[in-house]
Amino acid sequence: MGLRRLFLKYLHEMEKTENTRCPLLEVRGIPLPEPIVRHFSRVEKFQAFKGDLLIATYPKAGTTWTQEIVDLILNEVDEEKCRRGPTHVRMPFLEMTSPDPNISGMAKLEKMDPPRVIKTHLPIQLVPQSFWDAGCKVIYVARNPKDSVVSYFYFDRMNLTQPEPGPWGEYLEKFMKGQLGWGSWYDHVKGYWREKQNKNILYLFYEDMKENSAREVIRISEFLGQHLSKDVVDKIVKLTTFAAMCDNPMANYSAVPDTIFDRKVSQFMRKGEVGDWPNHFSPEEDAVFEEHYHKMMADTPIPFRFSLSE
Ligand code: PPS
Repeated sequence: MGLRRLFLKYLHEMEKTENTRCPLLEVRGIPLPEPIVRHFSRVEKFQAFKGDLLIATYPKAGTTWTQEIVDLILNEVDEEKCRRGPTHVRMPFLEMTSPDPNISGMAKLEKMDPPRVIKTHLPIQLVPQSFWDAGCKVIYVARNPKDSVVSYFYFDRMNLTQPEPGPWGEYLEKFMKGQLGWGSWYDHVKGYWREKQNKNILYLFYEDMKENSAREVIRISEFLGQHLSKDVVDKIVKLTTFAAMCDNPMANYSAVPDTIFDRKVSQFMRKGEVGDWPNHFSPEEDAVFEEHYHKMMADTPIPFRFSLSE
């Protein structure tokens, strides 16, 4: 089936999907939305092939941004080609499924010829073994936890398939306890950090991408074995700014119906900044968070930045 027909079928099925907020269940101690847990035995058996590229993140770390950069690099900055379908059709979300498993990232991936670009939020220990056996490259993007939790809060409020987030203060506590979907942010960022030398992992930071997008585009392209001219790098940077992606219907998730993304609550492309967190954390919450953060990260210090002036 062509990408366009696949997309139309997906839209039709999404519109039929009841917009119930899914509870979280666990896979090996990691909380995940119920439909994902129910079909996880299938995800574990996913067959990755050499050449497939995995883009892995904890939710809200800049996945979509990175996917757009990668798609442009791999398609010689052919703007039209990169508008052949929305992000989640061009680069499917490995573990994502709906109550109907025929509408899933796996179903889309199985119809695509390798090499494929695949999105996941799975912590490293849940990534299907075939990725490691095939020696696939992995791009991991990490974002500081304060901006991540703010972004996730807005997302959980607007995405009517995610568990009800409740009030901000309680949400922040759940984040710190690793009780949100895809589990502990701390374990997630540390898991990939520890393995980055042993496995083929390029570890990026959202803050670095904001600070100097051209530098990070070059890092990504070199990781993918491509040398880009300055003009090409500049073009990719221009096409993947927050403003450009907001205006790109194939990169801004506008294809997801309002019955699933309640855009009266928030946009998927919400703010796209480093350092929005002080608008949400009270000084007391920040003090508690800081103490907890330093305790949790003591065994694996990772140079996160909470503002671009650091
Ligand atoms: S998801 O649902 O987990 O895949 O979301 P993800 O794409 O990882 O993260 C969404 C946040 O990334 C911001 N974003 C960007 N920031 C800067 N530049 C560009 N081009 C860009 N594209 C997406 C998006 O706005 C979300 O962050 P917040 O802070 O909520 O705005």
